[in-house]
Amino acid sequence: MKDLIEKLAKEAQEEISQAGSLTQLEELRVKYLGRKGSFTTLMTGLKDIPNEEKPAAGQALNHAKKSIEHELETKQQHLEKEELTKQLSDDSFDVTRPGTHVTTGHIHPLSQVQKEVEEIFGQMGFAIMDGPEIESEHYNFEALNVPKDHPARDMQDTFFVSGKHHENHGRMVLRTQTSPVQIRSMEKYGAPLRAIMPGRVFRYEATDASHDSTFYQVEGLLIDKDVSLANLKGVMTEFLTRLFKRETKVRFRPGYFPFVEPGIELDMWCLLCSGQGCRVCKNTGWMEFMGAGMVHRNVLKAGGIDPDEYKGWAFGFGLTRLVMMKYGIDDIRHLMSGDLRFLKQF
Ligand code: FA5
Repeated sequence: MKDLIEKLAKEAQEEISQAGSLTQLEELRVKYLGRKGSFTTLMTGLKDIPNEEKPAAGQALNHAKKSIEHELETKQQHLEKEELTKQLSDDSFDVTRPGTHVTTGHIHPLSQVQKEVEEIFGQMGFAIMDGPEIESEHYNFEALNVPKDHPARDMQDTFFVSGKHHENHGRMVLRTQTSPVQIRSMEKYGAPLRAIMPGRVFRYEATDASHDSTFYQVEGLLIDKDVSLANLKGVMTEFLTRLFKRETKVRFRPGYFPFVEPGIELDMWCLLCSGQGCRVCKNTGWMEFMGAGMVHRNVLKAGGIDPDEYKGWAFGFGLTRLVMMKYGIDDIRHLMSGDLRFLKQF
């Protein structure tokens, strides 16, 4: 038995040392140590030899198995290294070359500020609502108390979607304001209601440093039984103070929008001089911020809310202009240009 073990071990060692590939080596592992391999068969055969020879034979067998396992392991490492070197030289891979820099994107400044606005209003109990960018004339104008052929339609130059008509709601337009979402929210949720509606709007306008044909607005709507413009003043003062992280004041001036009565323009303290007067605010101490007012009775009715039971206020400001103010951007067109040299600064 001992001779047989030694002979087999020698044979295995020779074959292992000559193996030229990992596949060959695996075949040898199976041949000698596999379930039906030579050493396993010898192990099973131990039970048939005389008892006094068993311990010595068993020991020799274990010793031989261990040394073959060791040889296989060493040879495997050697072959793996050889194969890797060959692969590297075949692919002409230069391990000393510097790696390629992987660039990561980041959130667009408009989206960053939109998120901040949503968070602040969210903390004040306002829901966030959304509406379609391609809208019917009904929602964009009629339901907002701007009848067909009314001169107020000229306040917003409109892109019409050619050939598209809503069966009951007139032509389709690229919405010129986020105000149509007021009506959609009233129809869906009724009163009381407290929500903001940020989104993209479009106007057929010649662009300049402060006007684009695609820009973002944020609409706000609060409807309840006992609501006044005093609440709006409080909410907006709090909102702007939190957004700009410094004391801010707001003031109202009369303004005209067909969907509110009375209508106002809200100005905020000039961010640069805090009301003292400077070049940016043309020495007035104030900057125009948004349109607002008490929701017109006809608008509440169009949204399915009884104007004798409920009232409310609404506002709409330009998010794009707000981003410009926040970061001191001097030309609105940078924001939608997709120019990475500009965007990487935020
Ligand atoms: C409106 O769009 C009203 N829907 C706002 C409103 C809502 C009033 C609810 C009352 C109640 P206006 O056309 O003024 O109003 O636009 C609102 C804001 O959008 C402006 O203050 C300005 O910040 C921004 N804006 C208007 N036109 C452009 C433009 N071409 N490019 C960039 N921002 C613009």
